[in-house]
Order: sequence, then C-alpha cells, then structure tokens
Amino acid sequence: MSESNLVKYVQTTCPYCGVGCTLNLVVKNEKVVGVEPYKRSPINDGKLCPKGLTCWEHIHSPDRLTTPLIKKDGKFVEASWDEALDLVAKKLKETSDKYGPKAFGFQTSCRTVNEDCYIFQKFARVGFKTNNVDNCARICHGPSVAGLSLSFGSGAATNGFEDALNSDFILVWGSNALEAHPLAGRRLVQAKLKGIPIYAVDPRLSTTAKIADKWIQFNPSTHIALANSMMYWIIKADKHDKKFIEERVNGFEELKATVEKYADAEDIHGVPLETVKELAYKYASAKSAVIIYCLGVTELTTGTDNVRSMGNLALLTGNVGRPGTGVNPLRGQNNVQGACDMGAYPNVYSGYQKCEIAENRAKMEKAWGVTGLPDWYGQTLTEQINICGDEIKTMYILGLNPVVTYPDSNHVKRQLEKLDFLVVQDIFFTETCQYADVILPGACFAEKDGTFTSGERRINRVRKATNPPGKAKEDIWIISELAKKMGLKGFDLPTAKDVWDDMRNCTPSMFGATYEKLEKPESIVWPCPTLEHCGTPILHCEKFACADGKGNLFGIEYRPPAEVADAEYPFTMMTGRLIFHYHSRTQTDRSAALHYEVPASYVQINNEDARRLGIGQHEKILITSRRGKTETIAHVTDEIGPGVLYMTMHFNEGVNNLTNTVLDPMSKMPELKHCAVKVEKIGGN
Ligand SMILES: Nc1nc2c(c(=O)[nH]1)N[C@H]1C(S)=C(S)[C@@H](COP(=O)(O)OP(=O)(O)OC[C@H]3O[C@@H](n4cnc5c(=O)[nH]c(N)nc54)[C@H](O)[C@@H]3O)O[C@H]1N2
Ligand SMILES: Nc1nc2c(c(=O)[nH]1)N[C@H]1C(S)=C(S)[C@@H](COP(=O)(O)OP(=O)(O)OC[C@H]3O[C@@H](n4cnc5c(=O)[nH]c(N)nc54)[C@H](O)[C@@H]3O)O[C@H]1N2
Ligand code: SF4
Ligand SMILES: [Mo]
Repeated sequence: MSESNLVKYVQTTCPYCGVGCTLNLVVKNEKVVGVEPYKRSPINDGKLCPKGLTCWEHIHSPDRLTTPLIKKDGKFVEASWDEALDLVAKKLKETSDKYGPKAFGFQTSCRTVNEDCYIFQKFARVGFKTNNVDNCARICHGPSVAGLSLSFGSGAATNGFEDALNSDFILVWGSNALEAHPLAGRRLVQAKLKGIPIYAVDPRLSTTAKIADKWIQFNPSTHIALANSMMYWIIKADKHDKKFIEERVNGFEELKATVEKYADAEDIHGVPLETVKELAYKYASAKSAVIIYCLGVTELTTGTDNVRSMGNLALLTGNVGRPGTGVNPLRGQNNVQGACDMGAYPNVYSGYQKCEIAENRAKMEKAWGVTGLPDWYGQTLTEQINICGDEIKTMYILGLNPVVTYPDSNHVKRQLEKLDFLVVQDIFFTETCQYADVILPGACFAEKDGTFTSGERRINRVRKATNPPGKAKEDIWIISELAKKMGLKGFDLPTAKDVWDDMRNCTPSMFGATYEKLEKPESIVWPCPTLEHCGTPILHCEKFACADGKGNLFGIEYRPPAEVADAEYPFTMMTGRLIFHYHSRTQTDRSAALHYEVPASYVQINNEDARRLGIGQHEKILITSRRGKTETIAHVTDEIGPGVLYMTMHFNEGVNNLTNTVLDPMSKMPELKHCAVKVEKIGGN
C-alpha cells in the first residue's frame, strides 16, 4: 500500500460555532473523506452536532474558488496570482496616494484562523496607516465586547461552558444554545439531569426554552425593563450581595435610583409581576447563579445597554469571579473571540491594547518597524458600508458575505456598487463576489494551520489535512505576498506559527500561549501572560479588569427599539438561526444532508394571526418592510406570540431584505433582530 493510500486522522477544530469542538478529519489519498470523534476533548467528549459531523463535505466541493478572478467588462476572467495581486497592489496604492488612510475599508472574517486576522489588521495598519479595520463581531457580539468591558473591564465571557454544571441556577437569556451552540447546549441538558434549575428568557418558545424548567416569555427587545424590574425586587427583598457590592463594585446608588421606576413594568415587558419576582428571587437566592446569553440580547439598538443589564444582575448579586457564576455570552462564530483578540478592531491592537494610547502606538511601531500608526477610532464594519463611495473608496473583504448577512441587503448592494475597487477573498463564489473587482481564492480550515479561539477564550489548534484546490492559497500567503509586492516590511512570515509568534511578542495577555502549549488537548485559555502560566479559565476572581479593579453597576433606562410596529407595518420581525444551517450557507448548503433538512426559508407566524389573515400552514406569503420585501412559506405555530414573526437569517433574498440599518450608538450594532413588517397572503404552496 502506498503511503498516500493510508488513512490518516488529523486532529483539528470544528469550523462552525464558538464552542470550538475538537474533531478528527479522516484523510485518504490526500483528500478529506470524513470526520471521526476525538474522544479526549475536554470540550465535546467526542460528540459533535449535525454541522460538525458534516463539516468536511464542502472541502472538496466542485464549487470551490480555484483561481484568482478579475472583472473585465463586467465579466470575471481567470487570472494568475501575479496579475491579480499586482492589480490589487496597484489599486490599493492609488487609493492611498489619492485619498489617504480613511478611504479604506478592511473587513475580516470570524470564520478564519487567528493568524489570518492578525496579519490582515497588521497589513491595514502598517500598509495604509488606517484603523478602518473591523470584523464580523460588530454584527454579532460587538455589544458584549463594549458592554462587558464597561461592567467588568474585559469584554470576554467570564467562565467556561462546562462550569455551568457547578451552578445552582442557570439563567439563559436570548440564547437558543441547543440549536446555535449544541455542544454547549449539551451542558444545559447535563445540568438539567443533575437537577440544576434552568430558566429561559425568550419571546419565542425556542428549542432551548423547551428544555428549560421555566420559559419566561417577554415582549421582544424589552430586556432592560425586565432586568430593572428583577433588580428592583432583589433590592426590595434585601437579596442583593451587600458585602460584594461594598468591596468590589461601584455605582450601587445610581442603579438603585433607576430601578425604582420599574417595580411593575409589565406594560413594557409583558411578564406578570409574580413571575418577575419568582425569577428575581431564584436568581438572587442561588449560591452560585450563571447568566448565559446570546444574540437575543445583543443584536438590537440597545445591545450594549442590554449587555450591561446582564452585568448589573451579576454584580448586584455577587455572581462573578467564582465557579458556577458569571456572565457568559456564547460567542457565535468559530473565531469571533479570536478576530477581536487579534486586533481586527478599529480602536485596539491585539490583546485589546488601545490605539489611542501613545505608548501602545510607540510599542507597536517598534515591533512592526514602522512610524505614524494612527491614533483615531476607525470606522466600524457597519459604518464603512454606509459611507462607501463617499469617504470609503476601496474595500477589502476577507471571508464575509455582507450581501446576505448585513442589514438591508438592497442598501448593501447599492453601497458596494459605489466603491472604486472591491477585493473579496473567499473560498466560494458568494453573493458578495458579484460586486467585486478582484476575487482571491483562499484556503478553508482543513487546508491550513492556525488557531481558533472559542467562546470560553480557549485557543484551539487548527491543522492542515489537505491542500487547497487548484491555485487557491492559504490566506496568510495571500496577504503577505501582497504586502511584499507593496514593499512592506515585517511580512516575511511563511507559517502560521511565525504569524502567531509575531502576535505573541507584542501581546502581553497572550505571550505565554506558545504553539507548544497549544498542542495539549485542553489547550490554553487566555489570559496567559508568561511562559510558565497555565491560562485563566475564570475571570475577575480577585478584582475586575477595570482601572480601579472594581466592577461597575449602571442605572440604565429602558428605550424602545428604533422601529416599532404600527398601523402600516403591524408585525414585529425577529430573526435567528436553526441547527442545520450556518449563516449564508456557503458551507452547510454544500452538505446534502443539511440542505434537505431545511431547503428553503420560512417564517413562524402565530395561529391567531394566521387565522385572521386567512393564511394556511405552508402557504406562500409576502413580507414587506420599509426597506424591501421577501417571499416565504408560513409556519403557523403557537411557539411565537401574536403580532410577532420569526425568520432565520440563512437565506439569500431573505430576512435581511427587511432589516433596519439603524445602529446601537455605543457598539454600532445594527438592529438585526427587530423591525416592523406587514404580511400578505400570496397563496399556493
Ligand atoms: N446552526 C447554527 N449555529 C450557529 C450559527 C448559525 O448560523 N447556525 N451562527 C453562530 C453565530 S455567529 C452566533 S452569533 C450564534 C447565535 O446564537 P443565538 O443567539 O443563540 O441564536 P439566534 O437564533 O440568532 O438568537 C437566539 C434567540 O434570541 C431570541 N430572542 C431573545 N430575545 C429576543 C428579543 O428581544 N428580540 C429578538 N428579536 N429575539 C430575541 C430568539 O427567539 C432566538 O431564539 O450562533 C452560532 N451558531
Ligand atoms: N437578520 C440577521 N442578520 C444577521 C444575524 C441575525 O441573527 N439576523 N446574525 C449576524 C451574525 S451574529 C453574524 S456572525 C453574521 C455572519 O455573517 P458572515 O460572516 O458574513 O456570514 P458567513 O456566511 O459565515 O460568511 C463567511 C464567509 O467566509 C467564507 N470563509 C469561510 N472560511 C474561510 C476561510 O478560511 N478563508 C476565507 N477567505 N473565507 C472563508 C465563507 O465561504 C463565507 O462566504 O451575520 C449577521 N447577520
Ligand atoms: S457545537 Fe459548534 S463547534 Fe461543536 S460540532 Fe457543533 S457547530 Fe461544531
Ligand atoms: Mo455571530
């Protein structure tokens, strides 16, 4: 048997969600032919969800991008790497010479490895002296980064997934973990079997709410009012943690004064007073209570304040800094934590070192061998789209599909058309590729080495199992070749480890996380500041990461969403996910098993609303907002309240034709989970 006929297992990390399950890719004849469990993983004990089990199926898809493409006379033609990269280098230089640093928009993926994200932001900053570099967290957990930084001094999850089993009470808020983070959801199932009470706060009877001991149904986007009501009753019943507040927390009086007004706010949040009290007392009375939350909390114009409300609850009751406690955003994409950690963010370098601080700039200038790094706060991903053609002339999108996933798809298309030059680097020809001038074919997770950082801050190794198809190249190769063509220094970093070490050397919180240490199954959870350090699974045990070491309570008033239902658009549209698909489905829809589970979009509509509008099960309907329309199929159900609709975000020409671009003032998160729409029956199935 020749060497290449042997079956080989390559241990790596799932490319989908932020749980970061370890798995083995099965390689035969240089091709990935399957997935097998990796049983010693402390994250998933060898178990995988349907996406993990099928994550190898898109790797050798015939639809993969295999060669650079250049748009000529409106058509894409194949090009050599030299031609494509020379053209990109020339156009980037032209933009730089003509308009300067603020004319660029650099947007990077949370799907690709840390090393790609780091080198991408280094390229933007070193090459063009711009801070207009951002990643997909902006439309995901950006409010968590902003909100938890204000509350605790660090924007990351405080405790690990498995730690929920040490809790006495689990509060799941706006997270459908069973579908969106199934192997973290498994910890909830284990907790339930152990007898730990789980309360799920969600406007919709999601799969996760179904397994909870109690489902608290509340009106969409009224988190602040509900949290304030809970805190009013906690203080009133003297169940707040006075010692913890005294020793470790600022802002109690401000909070107390604010929540006074929310004793009974049922008219806002819709939860009966007795239920609010029950929830409040259960949470506050537990010895150790944890809050697990997700996008139901963040993707609103009140996102940052919603997150701070989660922080408020935990600080008020002393539920931070111990096992079984904490505030844990379930970070979404496989590497959304990492993309932020790597400094692909408009105001920080890797490890959240602020660009506005002169010492940090001086340090990075020395490390990177440049001068003149910018101090200004760059444009965020959402703002960049809004100013295409005006301030932004040239955009570089690495591994994102804005035409499907950003709010108001019609707006996104119009804006991308205004650019002088657009580069898209992806592994498939996406809906966004249509708008590109040059398309660069990258390598997928199975074709490169590197790391993904999961939602519990664990840095997991990604290992190369096969070669990229055709002329496709590893993303770090593409960026460093481009940098070299532009005469930039500091990009002679041929391997992922070289890039990682470049990052480590200028990032105190990661310095001790060497590739050698990351080889172990349990890997390393950052912060890991020294070579001797073993990592930090629980944050804020002794003190918070704020300048004075204290956590911050905030008095936060409820604000309604930007667009509320009215006579013309009488329904509230909520959006989210389902277990079988991942985002714009570039990868999951190339698995036949996943495709056939849910091949087309649908909308959940309440029984009574459907009856009133004469809409039958599986009938076609037209949904219209102030920005666009979409046709879909009605799923008539009582899992959602009257006046509310729910659609998943996975389908092109789907729910983002309807959504609103209005932003959370603090985090610049658009209101992806709330807009007003009307519904008309089209009829037929
Ligand atoms: N299968 C699958 N898994 C994924 C992903 C995927 O695409 N597919 N994506 C990953 C990513 S990037 C992320 S960020 C996570 C997201 O993970 P989740 O946030 O758990 O998933 P969603 O379904 O977007 O939203 C969760 C819930 O928020 C609820 N919700 C609660 N409160 C409100 C509210 O006030 N308003 C609205 N409108 N909804 C509310 C909705 O009912 C919904 O069930 O999932 C990750 N995992
Ligand atoms: N209405 C509504 N909209 C939403 C949401 C919602 O809940 N509701 N959720 C939002 C959230 S939380 C998120 S995170 C975003 C997701 O938005 P996106 O990140 O735009 O979605 P993806 O489909 O994951 O796009 C990732 C792209 O990267 C490519 N890719 C994957 N791996 C690699 C790689 O290694 N290299 C390169 N070069 N490319 C790669 C994939 O083919 C794909 O085209 O959507 C947001 N949009
Ligand atoms: S839970 Fe998330 S990381 Fe684990 S197999 Fe499923 S998609 Fe992959
Ligand atoms: Mo996300």
